[in-house]
Amino acid sequence: MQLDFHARELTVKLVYYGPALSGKTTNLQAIHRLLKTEGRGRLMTLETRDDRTLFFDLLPLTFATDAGLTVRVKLFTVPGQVIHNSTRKLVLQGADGVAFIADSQIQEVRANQASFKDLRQNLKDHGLNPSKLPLVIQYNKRDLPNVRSEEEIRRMASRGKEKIFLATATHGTGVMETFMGLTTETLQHLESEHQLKGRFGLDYQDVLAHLRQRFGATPGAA
Ligand SMILES: Nc1nc2c(ncn2[C@@H]2O[C@H](COP(=O)(O)OP(=O)(O)OP(=O)(O)O)[C@@H](O)[C@H]2O)c(=O)[nH]1
Ligand SMILES: [Mg+2]
Repeated sequence: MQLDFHARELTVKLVYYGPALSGKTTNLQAIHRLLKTEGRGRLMTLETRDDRTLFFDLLPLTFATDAGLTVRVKLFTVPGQVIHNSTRKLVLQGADGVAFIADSQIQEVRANQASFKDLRQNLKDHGLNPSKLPLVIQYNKRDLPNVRSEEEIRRMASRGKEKIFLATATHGTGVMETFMGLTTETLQHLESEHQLKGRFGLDYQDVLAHLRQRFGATPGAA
């Protein structure tokens, strides 16, 4: 989180993390598509020919709150390919919250696990406590045939404390719910760590309401 007192600006950084081709870029593309055009930032993507992020994607969202503060939410994706670890680590720096985008396909179980492990290590390397950082998990590609069952996912979810979302990012399903879930967790955490309301008059519920309005619809799970 960055707070610029002079400009009365709060910047929140959210990172979409996960193995290669799990659908991180697709999530940002869907969010971009679902947002009303007014005040919508430009989606910056840098991809190779075969859908692979080389560096990162960035979608900035900016709006004024009732407290007279400008809030900027910066959404980043990391490149999932194993070889890009140093870039992932760089993008993760200063993250306020992470959405882990897992691939639901059974053959991707190991890739998900390896990526989750590397997320925890990279957070630790940045001096961030993985168990304290706001984190939500999305199981994407629910439309494909050979995926882990919903029951199995729910069972795993009941063992962890993270919220789980099911999605088909290419159809835009579950994308907003994941994003609003992540934003809610992150703002609640920032409020408890920094007392945004008491110190700056910033009510995080107000920020969430502004975000919901940006989509022009009421997101389900948020
Ligand atoms: N069937 C299906 N395909 C999907 C879904 N989400 C993404 N894809 C496809 O999976 C491929 C990879 O998606 P990306 O969003 O580029 O994946 P990424 O996680 O950004 O990949 P890296 O940048 O390499 O880390 C693309 O061809 C997408 O169209 C989904 O929900 N269902
Ligand atoms: Mg990508």
